[in-house]
Amino acid sequence: MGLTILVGHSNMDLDCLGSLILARYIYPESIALRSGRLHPLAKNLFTLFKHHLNLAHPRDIKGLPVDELVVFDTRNPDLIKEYMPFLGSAPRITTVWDHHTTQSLEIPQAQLISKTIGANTSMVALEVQRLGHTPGPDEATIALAGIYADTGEFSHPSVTPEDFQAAAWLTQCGADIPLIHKLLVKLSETHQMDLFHQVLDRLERRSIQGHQVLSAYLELPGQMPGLAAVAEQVLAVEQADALVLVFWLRKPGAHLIIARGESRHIDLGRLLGHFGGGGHPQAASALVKYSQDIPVYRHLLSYLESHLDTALQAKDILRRIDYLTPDQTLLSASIALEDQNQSGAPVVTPQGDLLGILTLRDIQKARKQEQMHAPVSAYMTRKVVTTPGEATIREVEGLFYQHSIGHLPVLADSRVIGMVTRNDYLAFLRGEATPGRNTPAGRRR
Ligand SMILES: [Mn+2]
Repeated sequence: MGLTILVGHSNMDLDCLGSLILARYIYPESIALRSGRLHPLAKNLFTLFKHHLNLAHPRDIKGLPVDELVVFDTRNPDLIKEYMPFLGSAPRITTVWDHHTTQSLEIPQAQLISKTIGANTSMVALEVQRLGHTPGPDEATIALAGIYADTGEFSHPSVTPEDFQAAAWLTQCGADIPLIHKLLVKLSETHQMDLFHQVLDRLERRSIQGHQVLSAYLELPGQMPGLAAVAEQVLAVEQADALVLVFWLRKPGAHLIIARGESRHIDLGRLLGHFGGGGHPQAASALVKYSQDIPVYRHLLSYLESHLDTALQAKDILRRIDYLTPDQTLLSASIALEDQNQSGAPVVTPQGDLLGILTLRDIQKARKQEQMHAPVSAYMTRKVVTTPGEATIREVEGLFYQHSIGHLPVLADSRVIGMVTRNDYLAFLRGEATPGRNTPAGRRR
């Protein structure tokens, strides 16, 4: 019988370390290896818990027979090839624990253990819990840090209830949450902080096809660790749909593009594929090995101009409803709203000109005053905030927040063509709205 060897992907991150520390409960006689490079965010934790992690250098196992290789947090053979020269002959079994479910398994002859889950560590943790083990507080801290890091502190769309379950269990095991918070300081290096401010200074904001896009171009002496973290922090403070940073790296003589996004309607991985890069819809990068004479930054921006899908507009998420007329009674208006399951509707002339808006609240007022036979015009609100159909969702959102309204009539050539409600906007935030979702007039959902 040979050894059982545990590895994570190259440029080991906190999710790898978290997976490895817990995996020893599943593979008790195993040896975990460290990768040549450590992700910058994992450095502090690694320094603090070196003795616990007890990672062997790949050269320590050179020449020893390996029976089983267990790979964590990747299914891409390129990301584990640094260990291969030390393994000698091919291991009898290769097992892969990986949560990147959209990628294909390319490690030959491997058995895959996979789950759609925010952090790989969560998947390993739930298995350790199922087996009935109880990690110590330090191990729980390391593991929970991995879950925090890979889920963006439970904020990424990939987070599942199981990530919370794993986190709750690790907290019971004694994970130190304030310590994790300290270890997850994003811009821990002075050069990252400097760069963060330089990027902010140079930041350009433009609307591309209705999307808010931030961009900046900087020159650096060479590749630096932690550039992605800088990009993420800039996006966190500046709020936009996407951020693209282009760095000219003097040393290898190449352009590095780092893109981060917050919109479900932009696939940055696909866009940077054009520049020889790739990644996820919300996080991607590319290294463009042209000379500095090629204006990669300008190319990138014009590529976005021509390849970003148009952002959703008010006319894409509006609902078409039956409008009210100024001279109908409040009683009939209230029945009309109830029939359509609406909490308000625009009041329009037969020609479609907007006169006001009537909501259930106006009707309640009339009911209290026993005025249900009064005309709509007596109780409607005449000062109405409206939007043109071409307004982007961002502009619509601004109107909702700024005026604290629930109903927003949409106009085309000063005629009402529909209404966007708070619920329509919420549906968009949840990622439900797609163009053409509009319900026809009078039909209830
Ligand atoms: Mn991961």
